[in-house]
Amino acid sequence: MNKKRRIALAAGIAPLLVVALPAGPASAHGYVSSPPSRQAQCAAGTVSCGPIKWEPQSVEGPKGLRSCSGGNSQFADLDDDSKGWKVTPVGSTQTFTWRFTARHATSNWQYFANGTKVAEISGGGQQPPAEVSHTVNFGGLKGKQKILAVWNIADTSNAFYACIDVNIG
Ligand SMILES: [Cu+2]
Repeated sequence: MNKKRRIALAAGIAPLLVVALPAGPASAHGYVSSPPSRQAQCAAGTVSCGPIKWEPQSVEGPKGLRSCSGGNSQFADLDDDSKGWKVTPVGSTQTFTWRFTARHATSNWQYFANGTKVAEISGGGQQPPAEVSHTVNFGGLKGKQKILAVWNIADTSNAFYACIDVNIG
């Protein structure tokens, strides 16, 4: 192969390599869409919020946190219990749906009711589909509860957080 031809080939391949690279900064991840989580309510304009309204899927923080904001000060709105979050009436069990904009391999999903773990579902280290639903049994809990849903990523030290305000009837 002569030199000219080799250069032409390299030039032809380069754009393909760019396209094949994984999506750039991890700016897209996931959140609980139903019942509407606090960040979903921000995104929908149900409650007026700061920058979380533009990226409800981005509440990412180290694993093991128990806050609605995942420790992100720019999303502190989510930790404010007095913002008038819409409370969803539920029964003794309720299905929660996650919407993923980046389908990270999953260690597990956990659900906490006012700090007590009520459910844990394994993700088997696999990539989830674009939407995943879990039916959570609240046991004997009644009344207003702040549910913290956690998505623990398998291949990083991070997790995603979403709080959902419910009233268990
Ligand atoms: Cu992500």
